[in-house]
Amino acid sequence: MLNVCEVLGTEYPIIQGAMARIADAQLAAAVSEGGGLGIIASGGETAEWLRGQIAKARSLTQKPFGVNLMLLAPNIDELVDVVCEEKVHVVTTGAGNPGKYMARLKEAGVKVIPVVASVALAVRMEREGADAVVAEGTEAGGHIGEITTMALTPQVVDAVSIPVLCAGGVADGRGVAAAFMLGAKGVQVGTRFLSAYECGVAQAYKDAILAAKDTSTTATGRSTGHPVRCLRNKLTRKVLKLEATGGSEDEINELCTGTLAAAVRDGDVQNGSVMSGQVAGLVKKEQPAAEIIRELFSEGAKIYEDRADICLKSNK
Ligand code: TUI
Repeated sequence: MLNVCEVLGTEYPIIQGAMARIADAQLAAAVSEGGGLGIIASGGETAEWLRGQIAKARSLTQKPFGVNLMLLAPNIDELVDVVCEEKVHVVTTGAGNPGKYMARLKEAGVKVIPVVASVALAVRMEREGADAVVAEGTEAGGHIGEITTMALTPQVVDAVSIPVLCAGGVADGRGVAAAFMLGAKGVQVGTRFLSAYECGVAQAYKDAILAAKDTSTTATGRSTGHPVRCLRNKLTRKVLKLEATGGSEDEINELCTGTLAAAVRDGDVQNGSVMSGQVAGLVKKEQPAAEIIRELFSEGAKIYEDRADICLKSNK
């Protein structure tokens, strides 16, 4: 079995989470330059935009980077065409089953790493030729599953032979060490990169993440079967109220239309959708993406060594 760094073509076993409308060529190239796998998020974007961002990332770094395909995107077939034509190094997928596209991606030489929220999908993805999977717990930001990272990761690790990366709740060295303790061979980190200098999200969005605490997020959309984790604000209160009073899926979708762009681009952190993981409370400062990666792994390795006392009976 190849190790995660060989699959990703990176120095560190880390993938940057695909944050829709946020993760562009600038952030992806900075993460790749820092030794991780940067990801351009194509969800909500056009095929032309994606092609342009791939070209821009190639002008900013010689290192490999990836593209995330959000499988609920209405233009998903066109986006798949672009990543195949451009022979992107790695594709991560989210919010669905990429089985339908697997053969085409593999034929084009693209490595496929589906993000899964269940053992069943992980097993299926391995059978269909995935190179690795990301097991993402419900602590993550954006579109989420139901199972926690702590419960999901070891169950996925036991069920597949391909490398497993762990996502949802990883924002510092302790999270990295914990991921490895659960059997993961790498991590996917999203929320922590929102505070990267190279992340072009509106400053008010960054400030909301930096000000967040443990209880700051909530999940809307459970009533429609598409739960999404965001920072609590005026919008989430409205959506949750509508859901509690039997609002239809159409009404909920209408209330949410355009809200991600409002938060990301305009910095409207009250009426916009401020997607974030539960670890926002661990994100304390803005810093370069490369420094975030170095910190995650230097702290993670130190904890891994220090906690050798875990097996001592005295456990002082
Ligand atoms: O995909 C994500 N996170 C995302 S996508 C996104 S874009 C968006 N924008 C506005 C509204 C909604 C979404 C924001 N965040 N994470 C990976 C992930 N995939 N989490 C959970 C899943 C998942 C869930 C169900 C994967 C597969 C699945 O079922 C497929 C099946 O057939 O079993």
